[in-house]
Amino acid sequence: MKTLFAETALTAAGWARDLRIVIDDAGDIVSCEAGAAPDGAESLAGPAIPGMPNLHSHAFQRAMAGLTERASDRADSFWTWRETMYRFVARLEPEDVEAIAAQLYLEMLKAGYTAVGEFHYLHHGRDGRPYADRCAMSEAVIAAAARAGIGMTLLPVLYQAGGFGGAPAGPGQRRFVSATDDLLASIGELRRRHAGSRNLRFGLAPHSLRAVPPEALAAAVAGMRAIDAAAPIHIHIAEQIREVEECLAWSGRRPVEWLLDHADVDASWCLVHATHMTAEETRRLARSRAIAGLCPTTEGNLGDGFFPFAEFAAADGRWGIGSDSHISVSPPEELRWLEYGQRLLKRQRNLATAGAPGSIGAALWRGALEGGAAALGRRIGGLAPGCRADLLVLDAAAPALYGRSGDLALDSLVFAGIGSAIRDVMVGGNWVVREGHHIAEDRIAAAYRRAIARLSGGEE
Ligand code: NGQ
Ligand code: ZN
Repeated sequence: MKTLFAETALTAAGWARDLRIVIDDAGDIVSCEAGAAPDGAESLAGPAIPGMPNLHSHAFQRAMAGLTERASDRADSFWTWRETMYRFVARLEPEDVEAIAAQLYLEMLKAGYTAVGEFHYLHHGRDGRPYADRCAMSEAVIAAAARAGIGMTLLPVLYQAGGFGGAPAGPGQRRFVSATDDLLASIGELRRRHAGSRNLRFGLAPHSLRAVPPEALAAAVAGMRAIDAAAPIHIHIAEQIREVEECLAWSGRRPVEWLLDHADVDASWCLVHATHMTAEETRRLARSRAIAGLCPTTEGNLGDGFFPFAEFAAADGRWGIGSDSHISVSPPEELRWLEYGQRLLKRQRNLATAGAPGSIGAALWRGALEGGAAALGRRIGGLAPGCRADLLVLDAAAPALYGRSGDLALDSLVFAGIGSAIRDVMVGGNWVVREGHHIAEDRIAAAYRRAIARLSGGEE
């Protein structure tokens, strides 16, 4: 048992004063009492807010961030970026992936993400053949999450084709490809090996309608439901105009439309990007209760387009954020760019509340907590009994937060923070960041430096 005392804390009902939070030995919150006395509880140094779920990550891409910002002599695009990514991924072995992912997850924790949805598609050896342990790459990211101390929903990716209509996967994609039954068997095996892990859950990610033919999509979802009826299902969808055009040519339907027509999309699904939707698709997606997985900094970096956020929010759609390619690892920056995209498009201000008066920072933070928690399929995202004790303590000494409390602190955190305003971070009842420092920072950073040296041809 551990008891915390926060002078102010963000709960589902709004900001509470003098909150006593009792956490059991398994790391779950057992009670939250407002208006309480500190009594022997550990006093928090600033306002407490729930940690942010990061619903979309490709961990290995952290080591590629910054290497794709040079113009070539062709018209650079998402598709040329993807070729660079395929060349990069070709060199990685499990030990590299573990070192990169551990560094990434520690950066996530310092930035305020306390759980991650790892959309994991790098499965096989460099020649495309499975490792002796078929789950070796999954084990690498699981081990990295444990070393950094972040919560994880591992989403092993089904990948079979190089494009719509079952075009064969190309040489750059062969490390991703699995038969449906083999992938489901790996998920079953991983669930058995990690049955006792409270900070780990499993779901399934059909990569995209480009990479997964309809029969495989149906079989994989049914197979996953047989393993775990409530498992989260994530899919990339409608990120690029070319993808929409190819889907129309293949099926006569747009990607989001096709998926809503052919799969039982419900609250356990997460549609990642869903950038290009008609007004009708936007309303239908909102009605389905599926989560829209939004990654504004990566979507900007890759030149995707704008997700119709104002319209989706007005239709009461559910959404969360992800750092995806990790050119930025910062909840405030994702949320800020989500709102700024709409301001730039519409030449208006304060759009995330969909017309209701109130704090934009609070609407963004709370919306992403709720949708992110649902997308990761874990009891996270709230300071409430039954939730994991995943929380952030804001740094009351950060200039951006001077004199700001309640929702104004969230507005300042999202829109006015320079440097991190997060002081302490707890995951599942354990402190993993204290006064801005991660508990295993030096060791994890040293291993990451060695991995980068190895990958760039030298040994350190
Ligand atoms: C990915 N990333 O799987 O890493 C993708 C690119 C693809 C984003 N979509 C590859 N942002 O979609 O084919
Ligand atoms: Zn992605």
